[in-house]
Amino acid sequence: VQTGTGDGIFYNATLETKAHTGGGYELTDTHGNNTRDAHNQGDPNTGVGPAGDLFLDSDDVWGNGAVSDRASAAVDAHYGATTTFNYYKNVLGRNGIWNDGRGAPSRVHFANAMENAFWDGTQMSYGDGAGNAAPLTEIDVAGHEMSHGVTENTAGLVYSGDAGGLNEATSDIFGTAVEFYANNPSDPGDYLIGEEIDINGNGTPLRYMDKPSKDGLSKDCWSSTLGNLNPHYSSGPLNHWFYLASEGSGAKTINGVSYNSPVCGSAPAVTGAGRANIEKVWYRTLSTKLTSNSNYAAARNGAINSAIELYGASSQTCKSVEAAFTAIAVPA
Ligand code: ASN
Ligand code: ZN
Ligand code: CA
Repeated sequence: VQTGTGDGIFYNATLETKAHTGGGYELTDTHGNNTRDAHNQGDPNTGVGPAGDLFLDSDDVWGNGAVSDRASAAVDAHYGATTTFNYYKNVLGRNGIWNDGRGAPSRVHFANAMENAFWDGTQMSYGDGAGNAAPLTEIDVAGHEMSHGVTENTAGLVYSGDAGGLNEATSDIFGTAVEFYANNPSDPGDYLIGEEIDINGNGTPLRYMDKPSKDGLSKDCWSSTLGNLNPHYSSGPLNHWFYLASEGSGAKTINGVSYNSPVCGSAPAVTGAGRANIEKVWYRTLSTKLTSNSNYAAARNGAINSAIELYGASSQTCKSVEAAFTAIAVPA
């Protein structure tokens, strides 16, 4: 494997690269994930734009950490794609988004001042952000977006109703898992989404998994009207479930970040079973229990059955999975 080094906007990282035909190196890893410059072309509403040009470099030392160096965003995106691929393969046993070993292209500098990133079924696109916000190349965003590809190729959850919330939360869950897996000292794992980008301009993250309502719009608890919300807000209860099942209810500090996770109504307190097991339970649920219109009740049943299959009915994992669904008000 050809190994370069990168100084990105968010990360210093070693990069899997490749000798470029004609000289120098390109940002292509061993799985075929490759990173391109969209030259600020493309339509942020339709997602349609140029494939972009491969980043090339003569000495395999990429970026200088500044936004003004176009390769800095590429360093982060490439690191995010390779790390997400490796997370799925090494932790969950899935061989890429399509489970066939293929990587995917990433385009950075997509559109003009686009404050978003998206998966379009084929490739990743990252905007440069607007105002003081940074380019959207944070690793939990990379993991979030590419996990939309995994959802598309497994449960196929639609993007509305309860299923839309489960779809969005799945991306937050695995985006967070990828961030913990990367274990990069400049962005230690947390249960916050987009905390490095400063998308709100006041230092707050985009979403909070311990108590989703802290963003002012997401719900902490399931209800029969949850499915009327935008999927980024109906994701709240499942994000909350993931935190509770992993870490338990109440106050806790992890990697220097303090959390305080409530339970809904009069539900009993939850004991966490550890994130490692809960990630595997949710992946098994997504890939073997859910279908396109699954609701939160199906998620509860599927996750409990997944926990039984993986760890046994009397395991702490199974107890935590069930207690956390009760704690987000999904009835048995
Ligand atoms: N960044 C957004 C997301 O992945 C794009 C979208 O609206 N689907 O949730
Ligand atoms: Zn999403
Ligand atoms: Ca995060």
